[in-house]
Amino acid sequence: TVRPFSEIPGMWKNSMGNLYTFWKLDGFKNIHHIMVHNFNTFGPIYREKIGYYESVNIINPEDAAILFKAEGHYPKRLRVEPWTSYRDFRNRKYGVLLKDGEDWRSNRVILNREVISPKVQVNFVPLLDEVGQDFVARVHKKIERSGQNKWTTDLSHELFKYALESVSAVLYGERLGLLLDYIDPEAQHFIDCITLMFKTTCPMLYIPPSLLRRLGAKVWKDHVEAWDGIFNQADYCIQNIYRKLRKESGAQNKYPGVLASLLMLDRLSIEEIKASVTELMAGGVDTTSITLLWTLYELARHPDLQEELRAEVIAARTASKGDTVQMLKMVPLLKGALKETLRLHPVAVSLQRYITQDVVIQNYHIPSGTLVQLGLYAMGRDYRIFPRPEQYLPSRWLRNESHYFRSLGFGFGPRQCLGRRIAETEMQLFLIHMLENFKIEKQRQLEVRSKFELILIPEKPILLTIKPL
Ligand code: HEM
Ligand code: 2DC
Repeated sequence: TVRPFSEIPGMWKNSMGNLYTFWKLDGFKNIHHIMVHNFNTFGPIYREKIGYYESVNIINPEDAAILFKAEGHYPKRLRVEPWTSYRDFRNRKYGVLLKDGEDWRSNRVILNREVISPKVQVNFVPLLDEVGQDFVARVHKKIERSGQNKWTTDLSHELFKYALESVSAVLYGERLGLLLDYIDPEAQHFIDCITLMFKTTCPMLYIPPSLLRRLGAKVWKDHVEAWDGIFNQADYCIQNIYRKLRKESGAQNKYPGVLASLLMLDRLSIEEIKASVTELMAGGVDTTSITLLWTLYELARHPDLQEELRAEVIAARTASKGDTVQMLKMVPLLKGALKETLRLHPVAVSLQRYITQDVVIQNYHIPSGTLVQLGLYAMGRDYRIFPRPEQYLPSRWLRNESHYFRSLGFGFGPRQCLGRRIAETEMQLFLIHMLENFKIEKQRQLEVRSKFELILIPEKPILLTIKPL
């Protein structure tokens, strides 16, 4: 017999008390550790209520499958209130990230064609490959200048620039030139605004932004300033392409980038295109750069694995005879490494959906309309789901153990990450070029944990030493 919703274990009765404990435990930074703790306490399903938002949390792949089968035609995530509040406040349109219902779907279908279909991915490869080569050239220069034949650094700032340069190349079909010696202060400001935007989102997940706005809270002001900076820079880039497109008379056979393709397709309004392109530009910086940083960190900790990956890359380079698209099909272990990074260091602490039909999970009845969260971070580190979870083993993704609803770093289904193909191609090419040119080493054998700043990021700087091969 199925047990009722009200019997699901958890602390969902005293929501304000929970908010207070959460605050005291520095829960904002540790949401992922708190989730692991809750699964250990309550088992594979628990209910919780913190402040104004209530959810059921699950951890098992089989339960994730039930969740995603009940997501309906218009899958809906937890709404990040500060992000919608900002747009309402400034009278800006929602892009695909924040839209819901039919409005989301009609926009997403058109964006899919230009951003995530296999057809366009081929166009991204030469653009992203060039950015990868420029990054390598920049690192060689840094090594030369150091006079020590190596470069020890916190690579995160370089990776942010690499990621912004990559996503801009794809969106605008043009290079910004962020990997040159001169750093454009506008671009650096854009990068800083994204970091500030994520950081200031956290406290407002639990306290209504409308309230903080009326109170004149600093966190709301900083948040507005951050989004203003993001929108201004994106507007500037978009206007630039728009103007060029109107001057030129089309008829070029060079791939013009996502934005120009959308403008020429003429199926979304300019305002809608602007909204989604801004989200793509902002969504494409911290996500891929931090995933790459974690991957380099893991490769530095596992030198034998690093050699194995290098051998795979070198063999693929030879076999593909200069055809980069072909080469990307010959590096399964490298792709496994990226999946392994996202298992241990996911960008998103959880995936969430409002279910659109009643379901039974872990023998509990859950009514339609409930917010159900899959604890992605907790799942990746559970020994019942991944044997020896603490070990970084890219080869686990090549073996025929079950991968059923286990590789969810980019989400799932029609609402999954829109930037997924850009991200994957960009990260694969980056690692290919780095492995072909450098050896990555690490300072001391210190474990770096994650902290939650809306996305999960390293709690402290990661210092790497890069040496030419
Ligand atoms: C959504 C992860 C890179 C743009 C998402 C979601 C996840 C995610 C988990 C929610 C999916 C769901 O609810 O099922 C990641 C990871 C990345 C990455 C792990 C890199 C390692 C990017 C990049 C872009 C981007 C490079 C832009 C070029 C977006 C957008 C959405 C999204 C626009 C919202 C899609 C929608 O609501 O329809 N991402 N992302 N992401 N991501 Fe990414
Ligand atoms: C954060 O409790 C924790 O890809 C919340 O590129 C639930 C939640 C909801 C939506 C998630 C968010 C979490 C983490 C960051 C995500 C976001 C959806 C998209 C966004 C996963 C798990 C991200 C980083 C986008 C951001 C694009 C934006 C900068 C324009």
